[in-house]
Amino acid sequence: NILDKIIIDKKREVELKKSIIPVSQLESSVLFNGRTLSMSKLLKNSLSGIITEHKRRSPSKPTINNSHSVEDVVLGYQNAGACGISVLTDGKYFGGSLDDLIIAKASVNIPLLRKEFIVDEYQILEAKAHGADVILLIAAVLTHQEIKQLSEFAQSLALEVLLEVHNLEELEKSIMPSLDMIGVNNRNLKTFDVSLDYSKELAKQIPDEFVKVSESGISTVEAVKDLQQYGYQGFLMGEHFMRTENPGKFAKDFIN
Ligand code: IGP
Repeated sequence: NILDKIIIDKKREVELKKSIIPVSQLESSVLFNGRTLSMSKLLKNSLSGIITEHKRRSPSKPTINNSHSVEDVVLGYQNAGACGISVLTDGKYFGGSLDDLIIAKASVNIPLLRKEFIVDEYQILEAKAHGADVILLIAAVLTHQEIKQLSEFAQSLALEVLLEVHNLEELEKSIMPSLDMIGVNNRNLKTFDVSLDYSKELAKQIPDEFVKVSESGISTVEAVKDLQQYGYQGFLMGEHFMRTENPGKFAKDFIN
């Protein structure tokens, strides 16, 4: 399946990067980049809870939109009242980059999530050095011990952690104090099948101390209202906005 392929490529990519930019060099960039914004706090205090996403393409949708400028998109999202922006940084499968994250950081002052397949602390240092406030950890590709090590490392850099699950087994192995938000991905990353029922079924198993986020496949205000009844406070939306000619404007109409 595609997820296994992505992870194999990602591990190779990280080893290559380590040989070009050593950890020590990344660590010194991190020293100059202390301040982080809390996405979980914003979500708790927001009525809409919309987290928007910058995404050009994905393995399930090869052409979402390749023509927007990152700056226009993120400024539009901020103006729309988004609680944060997820920025895809994977190049091979999603057409993103760390440059996209830097541009986003330079353009807006709402929390930024580095949307990446994180398998190594190196990528968390990179996230911090390129202006991220939050990292994503995907339970489907990490062991309990890896989630613990990576989330505690993120916390030590003052980054928040969004842990993504897709079923009860992934949720149960992942619950630990070093997480801030737990996201249920409505898209099965192995089959691309999408259903909001995944969020609804897992909602009551997520302990109250974590902000609940519903991810993927959301395209209507009714869906958001429905998921709010299940305790969700965050809603991660990418394609519905990115595929339009003006993602910020569409997000604004959606949120308000
Ligand atoms: C956004 P959508 O269906 O609104 O474009 O989904 C986001 O949830 C999705 O891009 C995503 C994702 C991921 C991408 C969720 N988890 C993990 C890559 C890796």
